[in-house]
Amino acid sequence: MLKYFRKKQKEVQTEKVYNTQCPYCSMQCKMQLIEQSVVSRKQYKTVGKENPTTQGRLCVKGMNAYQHAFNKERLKYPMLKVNGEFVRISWEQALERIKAQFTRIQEEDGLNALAVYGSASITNEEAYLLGKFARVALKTKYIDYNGRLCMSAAASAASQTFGMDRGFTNSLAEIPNTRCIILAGTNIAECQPTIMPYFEKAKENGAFIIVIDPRETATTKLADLHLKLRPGTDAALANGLLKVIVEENYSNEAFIQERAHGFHEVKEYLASVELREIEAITGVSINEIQKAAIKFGKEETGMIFTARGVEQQTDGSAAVRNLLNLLVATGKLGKPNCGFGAITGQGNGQGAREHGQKADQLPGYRSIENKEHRKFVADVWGIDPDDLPGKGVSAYEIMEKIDEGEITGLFLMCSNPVVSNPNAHFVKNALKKLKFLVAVDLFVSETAKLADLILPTSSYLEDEGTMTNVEGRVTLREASCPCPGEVKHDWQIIVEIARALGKEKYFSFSSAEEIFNELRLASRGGIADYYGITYERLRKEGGILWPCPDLEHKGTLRLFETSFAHPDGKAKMVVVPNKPVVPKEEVNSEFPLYLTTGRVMSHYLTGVQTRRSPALAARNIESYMEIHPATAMDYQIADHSLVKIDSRRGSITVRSKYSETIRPDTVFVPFHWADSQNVNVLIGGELDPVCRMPGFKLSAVKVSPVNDVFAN
Ligand SMILES: Nc1nc2c(c(=O)[nH]1)N[C@H]1C(S)=C(S)[C@@H](COP(=O)(O)OP(=O)(O)OC[C@H]3O[C@@H](n4cnc5c(=O)[nH]c(N)nc54)[C@H](O)[C@@H]3O)O[C@H]1N2
Ligand SMILES: Nc1nc2c(c(=O)[nH]1)N[C@H]1C(S)=C(S)[C@@H](COP(=O)(O)OP(=O)(O)OC[C@H]3O[C@@H](n4cnc5c(=O)[nH]c(N)nc54)[C@H](O)[C@@H]3O)O[C@H]1N2
Ligand code: SF4
Ligand SMILES: [Mo]
Repeated sequence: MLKYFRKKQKEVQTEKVYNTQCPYCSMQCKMQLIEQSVVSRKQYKTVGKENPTTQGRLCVKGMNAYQHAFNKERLKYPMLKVNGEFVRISWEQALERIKAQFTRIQEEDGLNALAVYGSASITNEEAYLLGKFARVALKTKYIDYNGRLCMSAAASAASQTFGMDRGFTNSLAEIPNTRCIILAGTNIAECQPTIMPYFEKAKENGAFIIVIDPRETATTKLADLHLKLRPGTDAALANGLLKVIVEENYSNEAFIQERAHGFHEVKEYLASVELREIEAITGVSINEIQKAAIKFGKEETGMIFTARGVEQQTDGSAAVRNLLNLLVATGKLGKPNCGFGAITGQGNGQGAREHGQKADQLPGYRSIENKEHRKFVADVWGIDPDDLPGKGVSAYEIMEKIDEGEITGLFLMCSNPVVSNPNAHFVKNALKKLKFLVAVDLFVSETAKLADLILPTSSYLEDEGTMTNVEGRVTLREASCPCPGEVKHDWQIIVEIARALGKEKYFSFSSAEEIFNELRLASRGGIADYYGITYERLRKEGGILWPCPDLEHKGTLRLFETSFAHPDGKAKMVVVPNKPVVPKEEVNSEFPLYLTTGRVMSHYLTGVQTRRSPALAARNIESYMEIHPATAMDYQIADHSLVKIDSRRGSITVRSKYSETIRPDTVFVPFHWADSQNVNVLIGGELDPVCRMPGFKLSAVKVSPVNDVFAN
């Protein structure tokens, strides 16, 4: 036996430790990947690393993230499509091809015929550079990113109510001491697992937790009260809560008087609505509405958290604004243990929405339509403000413009829209019409398959840069591993294309840190001010919450202590009607069930990475439809059987999964799978009129056993 162990020990020849951050969600857990070289092969282990946000915790995705990074299918060379097949080419050939095609397209179809589609999974440096690339190198107004499908409703609601949008108004450390928490449409237990101890601690300390979700989830298990509403009715539910709070005198008159506008109009509207009407719309009983409202109103401190359940609706921005009304009305803002959190999604969901990837935005959360903002950024970039293009359109509208032939070339970085956009058949067909599609990815994703050219990029283990986490804390992810094959970093790819297009003067960067230092200048004085943050400070201090306007500034833990960010310092309440301005899809006799969509713990977004991670894929090897057994009986669907789901847009086939706890009028399907299991085939392309968010969380569908298909 001893001999055996000695032999084993000898076999471990070297051990390397890579300091990194998880590539997946907004928690950005710090971790170490330990690589042991054993005689014949390498083996890996991941351990969490102490940090202020996640304190060394990791979830199953972080632990196994190395599996996709080291997957054999990783792209290692530029690949050009020739006669329908991808063939390896050199970087020189790839850059020449891009130059020729981009130039041809802009000559034939105009400057705005080229569009850029970015991502919130890239670093701040890359998000910043991509915005600059679109406006300065390509001179196109069409740039947007996948965060539009993710954070846009919460971001626009916070900007309108508070005058600025940072995901969390406070730091996570305050959660354990709050007395009442509303979790609306957020499944933190599966989607940000390492945040859970903050809420568990709050519960231990006696906090009352209200969860709003049409399903029972790992998160609703935390709840003292679960409001199992009908999908898409959060705005009306918030009116119910507000009505009780106002009428039972739990509103904070002094706070409202001093720090808010619009309360009078809201109060007037609430007087005109009946709780009975709200009960009918939401499916939540008057009794439960009263209980939740009184609890939230009564407690001295309280916090509201929203995520995509509330936000990914065609009235998502209004629904969030109504929940913010609740915070303003009760004065639970700008003081300890009170506040709002839009639980950010992607690893850099926060930072990537601040530095100019959005259609209407310039770095530092500046507006592309504001003359002074344009001048400020143009000066940093060394260009004439008049040369800056104007505002473009949102992510899904880019797809519509491609379909209409107005956009004929697309540069896609770090997204898989064929699976993640609504109306997936339409999107796929539109992308096929492009004259030239370049995809920058780790793998041949479902969208990359349609590309003319795929450029291989580096993973989280290889690429250095800053990521801003769920708290608004800027963190530095160090580069650890060398790039495989001829892989380049996203920022290098942008720089090299800009240079090939003759714009080297504006893209002279040779490291991520150099880009960050320009970002600091471009964000200076803006809402999202990163000027005081440096790589050196991040290494020393382990993360800084923006705004951080100068090098001595410690970062901002809590926002709005003395004033909101609107010019007059006041928050803006607004009337949100029970019935949305844009009507939502209704169920009827042909499509009698609500479909809502979301996530499972072990997979990430469109699954391109997690489906290639054996340990994660094994946990959920296929998609499924959660359905109440009583509803399943009505449609003769057995448990674990194949079921066809149809909407007005198309159909998919997945396996059924009985759930006693989902609303009987609702089915749920996760969106991590492609092709015949791509749930976005079913979702419509209608958008929120304010923030242009699609309604991922609500469609009308019918379900039938697959056997029926054969019987017919
Ligand atoms: N495991 C895992 N974690 C992730 C991700 C992932 O793909 N997998 N993605 C990351 C990203 S980018 C994001 S954006 C976040 C998303 O995080 P979440 O928004 O928490 O995740 P979802 O599952 O999309 O939706 C949350 C909940 O909304 C509920 N819901 C559905 N319809 C409604 C409704 O009308 N009203 C209300 N109140 N609730 C509703 C769903 O039942 C679901 O439980 O997660 C991040 N973390
Ligand atoms: N039905 C439904 N649809 C949804 C949602 C929903 O809840 N329901 N949620 C929406 C939300 S919140 C989001 S955030 C979107 C996200 O959807 P997508 O934007 O499609 O995101 P991913 O699936 O992460 O795609 C990222 C792609 O980039 C690649 N990649 C990974 N890391 C890097 C990198 O560092 N650089 C580059 N260049 N490539 C990289 C991956 O391999 C993958 O192909 O989906 C949205 N779609
Ligand atoms: S997926 Fe999120 S919670 Fe899990 S390890 Fe990664 S960053 Fe942390
Ligand atoms: Mo997201």
